[in-house]
Amino acid sequence: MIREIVVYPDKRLRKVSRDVESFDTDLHKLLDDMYETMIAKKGIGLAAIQVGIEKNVLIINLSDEEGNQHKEDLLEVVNPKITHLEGSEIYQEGCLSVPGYYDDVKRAQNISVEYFDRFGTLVKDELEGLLAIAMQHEMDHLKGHLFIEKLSYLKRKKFEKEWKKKLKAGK
Ligand code: Y12
Ligand code: CO
Repeated sequence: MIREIVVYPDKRLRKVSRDVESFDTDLHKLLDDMYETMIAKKGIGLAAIQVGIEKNVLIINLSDEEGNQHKEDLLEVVNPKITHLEGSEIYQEGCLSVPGYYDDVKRAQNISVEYFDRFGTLVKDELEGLLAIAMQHEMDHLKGHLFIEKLSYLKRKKFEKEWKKKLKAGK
């Protein structure tokens, strides 16, 4: 089932999500719906709060060099924790909750993460490149943060002005 994406400035995007306690069919349905929604909206990452569910759940499915996404590369991430951050890099980010806006964001280059898969099995991984960026972007959603909060004061002001104009125009 394709779920509705919560769009900025909806207050739900500021909620701090809670850990999943049961790795049950409800969780599996949420993950399946999130995947269907992300693919339908042409995204490469999605956090549960972006479909209005306050749970520490996110998915990432990067595209290959030809721009194709393969389900076997899908990461289903439950209750993630970053245990190590290293280096820094700048990447132009976008978000399905801020559709049509992209800007440069500085994040750690390499991260170590621990999380659970849909069955409750602990996964420990070291991520680099776009995967590390996507994980940090999605984990920010779980804490109620958006990438636009990382913009400079002036860029944020410009964004807010443009966004208000866009919402007023009903776009
Ligand atoms: C690097 C940086 C950020 C992420 C987080 C995941 N972000 C997305 O999946 C963004 C998707 C997105 C898709 C859009 O739609 C199309 O391109 C057709 C879009 O544009 C509009 O909605 C108009 C904006 C964002 C991962 C890795
Ligand atoms: Co996002």
